[in-house]
Amino acid sequence: MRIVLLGAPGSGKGTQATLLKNRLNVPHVSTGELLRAAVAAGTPLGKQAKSVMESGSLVSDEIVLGMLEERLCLDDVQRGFILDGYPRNLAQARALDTLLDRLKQPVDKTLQLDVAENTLLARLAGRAKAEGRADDNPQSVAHRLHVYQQQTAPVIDYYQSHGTLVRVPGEGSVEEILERIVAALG
Ligand code: B4P
Repeated sequence: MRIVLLGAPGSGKGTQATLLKNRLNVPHVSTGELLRAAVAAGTPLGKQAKSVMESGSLVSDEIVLGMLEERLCLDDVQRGFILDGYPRNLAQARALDTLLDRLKQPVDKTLQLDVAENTLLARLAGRAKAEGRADDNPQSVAHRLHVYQQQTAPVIDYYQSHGTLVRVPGEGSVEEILERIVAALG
């Protein structure tokens, strides 16, 4: 099964994808994690992405698509995947369709996690305290939410018009939300 997980920063995409991959027995592909690994390894790509990520802006479409394409050509994704963090704008949504058409792996379901802004802010503030992630400071969080509204929210309409979108309420315990997602997948 090939799933795209959509949602604002702090909506629980990464949290749910980590649990869902064990249920569905398919890999979790997170563009945020791929980018953080490149930053940690100090690769040329990671050096380019570091300050952009810390500010809360989006890394260039070209860099992220190249990285994703490499990942989706590995053997383990041939039986399916959970894609988390991509697409984040309409250009990425179209590029993903083209890539998956070429790989003959169309998306089965797109899940949108709906979470109120005050909950997003509280969760990201909690992670800032617990993990100290560079982009969880108040200024970057405000910018990430703005970027989400401007650039990523239109992607929801894109998938709605393609008929693959399912909206899932993303508030409550992690386990409750996981069960809602599993039910939505049918
Ligand atoms: P991501 O790694 O995708 O970060 P995110 O949107 O904040 O979501 P994440 O999945 O990590 O957090 P979650 O909601 O699970 O992106 C980081 C940066 O990378 C971007 O800003 C951008 O610069 C770059 N990037 C990534 N993809 C890109 C792309 N396609 N194009 C360009 N740039 C890209 O969890 C948040 C917190 O909530 C956690 O602490 C968690 O424990 C908590 N939480 C989750 N569910 C909860 C629940 N039910 N109850 C209570 N707490 C919960």
